[in-house]
Amino acid sequence: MEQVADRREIEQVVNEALRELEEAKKDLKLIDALRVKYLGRKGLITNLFKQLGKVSPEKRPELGRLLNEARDTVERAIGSATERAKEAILTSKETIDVTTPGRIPIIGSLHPVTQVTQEIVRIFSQMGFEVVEGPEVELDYYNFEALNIPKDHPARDMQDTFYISEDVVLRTHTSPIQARIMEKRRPPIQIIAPGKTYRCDSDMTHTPMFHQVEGLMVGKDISFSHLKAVLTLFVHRMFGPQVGLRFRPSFFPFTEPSAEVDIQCVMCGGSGCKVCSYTGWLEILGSGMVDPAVFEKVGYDPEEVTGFAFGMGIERIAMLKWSIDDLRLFFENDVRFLEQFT
Ligand code: 2NM
Repeated sequence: MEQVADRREIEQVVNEALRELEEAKKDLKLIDALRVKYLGRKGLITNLFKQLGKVSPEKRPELGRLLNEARDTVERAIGSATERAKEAILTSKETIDVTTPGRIPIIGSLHPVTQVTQEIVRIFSQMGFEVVEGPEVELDYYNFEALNIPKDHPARDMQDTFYISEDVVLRTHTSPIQARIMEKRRPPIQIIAPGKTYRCDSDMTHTPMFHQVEGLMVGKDISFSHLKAVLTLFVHRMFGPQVGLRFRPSFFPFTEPSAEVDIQCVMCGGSGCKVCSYTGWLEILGSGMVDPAVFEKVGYDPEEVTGFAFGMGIERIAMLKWSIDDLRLFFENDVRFLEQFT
């Protein structure tokens, strides 16, 4: 009778397998090679099973039991070694799981105030207006004096103006840009001045900084008809050719006569609603013929030249264009608000 495996030999093979698995640590390839070495078709434990046919029928059940036990032990050890190795790969910083979905980048967009400014600039550029800029920290002279706003005028009140010093302010409108341009150049002049403006005011409908665009057209025989034509075209390009508008008499220190422009309510179309306070109309800009006193300040002869000017708040135009009901949304920079204007 041939020499066959006994309990001691089986134990040796199992112990050797466990030791090798221990040494393989977290090497998946090596663990798999050990599975082949012990449990594969020609594996060491598999080979021991082949001896079952050679032992006497009395010894066969006992050897079978030992071999099954040995195979189960090695199988379990391989199983847990494999788990350990996979776990280590998942938690390791050095490995990249190429199946992980990518991060979705947040796509930026222009602020709604910038978009409306660009739209206004585009419309007036098409009509031949040139874009000009000026300082936000401005001399009292250009912000008020040159615009026929005398020292005792309520618009100069400490409550409305941020004073840097006695004769330097944060500009309260963009008109001082136009006063500077007029002083520097001779007519004809056809400009728009967009930019930031500042007033000491903060509540539901006012922010300390807001944006304005002002326009100016000066030349020989520029009349109120030109003002009406330019602003009517602007309203129709900005809000659509179907929108009605009206010129309502008003007052500004730097224009005479002056008119405010109303458009039909963008919410109700003119029938009356909460947005337009049941009037059917929304005020969108101020305008007028440049006051002769302003021309004299900048060295023009009011007998020689005439002109019109206008000004509008950009946030207000943006609110009407997109039906935004709270001014403060423009300044919070909440991405959930901003991403709606892509
Ligand atoms: C407005 C309304 C009416 C205006 C006047 C001037 C200047 F410099 F020519 F005198 N610039 N902008 C003007 C006129 C501004 O804003 C509501």
